[in-house]
Amino acid sequence: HHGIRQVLRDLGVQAHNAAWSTGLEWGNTDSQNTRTIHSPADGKVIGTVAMATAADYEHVVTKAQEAFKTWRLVPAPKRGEIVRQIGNKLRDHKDDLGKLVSYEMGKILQEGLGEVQEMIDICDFAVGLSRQLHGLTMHSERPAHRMYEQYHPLGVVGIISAFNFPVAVWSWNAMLAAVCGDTCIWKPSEKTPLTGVAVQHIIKSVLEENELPEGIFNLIIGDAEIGAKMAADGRLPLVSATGSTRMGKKVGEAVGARLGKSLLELGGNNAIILTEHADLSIAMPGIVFGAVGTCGQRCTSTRRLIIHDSIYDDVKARLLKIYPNLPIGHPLQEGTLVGPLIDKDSVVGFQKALKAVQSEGGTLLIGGELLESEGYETGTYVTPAIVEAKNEYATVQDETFAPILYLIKYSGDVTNAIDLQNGVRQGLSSSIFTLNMREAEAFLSQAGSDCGIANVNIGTSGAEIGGAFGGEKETGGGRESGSDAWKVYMRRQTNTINYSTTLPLAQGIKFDV
Ligand code: UN1
Repeated sequence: HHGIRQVLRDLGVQAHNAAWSTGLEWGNTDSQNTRTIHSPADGKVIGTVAMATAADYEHVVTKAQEAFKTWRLVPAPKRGEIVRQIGNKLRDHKDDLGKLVSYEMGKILQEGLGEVQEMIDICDFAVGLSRQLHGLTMHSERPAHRMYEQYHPLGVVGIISAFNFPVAVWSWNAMLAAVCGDTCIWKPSEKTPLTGVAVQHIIKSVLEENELPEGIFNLIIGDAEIGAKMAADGRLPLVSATGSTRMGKKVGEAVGARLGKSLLELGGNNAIILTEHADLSIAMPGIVFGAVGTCGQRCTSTRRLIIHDSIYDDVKARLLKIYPNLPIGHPLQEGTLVGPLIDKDSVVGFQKALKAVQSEGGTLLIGGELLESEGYETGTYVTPAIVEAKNEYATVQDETFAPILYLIKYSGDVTNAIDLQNGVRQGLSSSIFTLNMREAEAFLSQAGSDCGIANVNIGTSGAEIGGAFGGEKETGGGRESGSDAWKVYMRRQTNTINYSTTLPLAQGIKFDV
């Protein structure tokens, strides 16, 4: 079925997979703790993984530290060359890896392939960046002095990634870290470790071909305890974590307690504003992709639709025409647009939220059923829901990682819509559909959207890698991927050089000895 067994063989994923890898070396763990990974698509076993022990973790950290000593001395453009080769290997394996992402995580094949493309894109970006790790130069206030700044490699970077983008978000971090001269330790989600295993095999072949030390790219498969170790570990100057706000607070606190750096990319509660000047012909596909794409399991998924009262009924009617016809099914099946949720717990969360919002006064318009007929035996397939609600409902204020779209009505000026959009604890992605330039600019202004991402006439999800990705408030404040996000993976050093024959002090201080 769908040739998935062949894909697993080609990607080096075995029936039993080791708890760790240091790029070249694969784990020989005495862990008795294993986890069986089932596909949310058909419930079949994909493989098992050993869960790392404390000793496995120590081994990996030691290897990463050793490799850092070598890797930081490799010139940055040469490090970029390695990343270029990784990007090419990902191109070779795009179909297979895309399929595995889809099968293990449940997103449809188009999105699985898109995820691998996102990895390839960040590799290309990082290759160019490897010649552009620029600092500034300054004019010194003292004669015959020169000032400049340099960015140096930081050390071992911890990467904790989430199930919903099991490999792309790792690559945003790992590929930038790599050109910056860092080594990394990756803890993938316990729900989707096998895509991590597959990627690690791809990495291994590149390291081997270039006779590089093991330990530049490390993988550790473990539970929350391993994550907690990483957060508390002073040997990891930076921990980048993607996931829930609850998890991020724990990581942020532990890293903060030792004054390390954390890069947090946490929950979103993303809204699209539809003003009376919206072009609904482009808005509708943007809304539906944002709300039901990845079965509502992107941090950028559209959760709230803030609609001007003059077009509210029209928008509602259009959505109620589209939703009943959404093809829900096996994510590898051609034509499917909505795959399964990641697991049954997630289904429970979905149903709980729908119950709660109705008890708060919300009206369920469509969806919310668990599908149980033929083809849906896993208990992970649901029908995407639309609920009429108020922004202040506790359920609407929370991020439910499932396909629920809340319709919220606003009247009057666009500033009322912006207030609603900003009136949540999270601040990741936002967008407005309008052809009115005043509304669009108000939304983008300093009094507009408070999110890290603010779009006009496109949806909230599906960002390109070239921009910095992340958000404000409970989203955690981190920025990954494009723009100058690389700076967090390096340490900045200011250098002042005196080439005169005297020693003038700054600020004109006289100090004669
Ligand atoms: C995430 O859900 O953690 O913008 C990342 C997007 C994707 C990345 C999402 N490019 O939807």
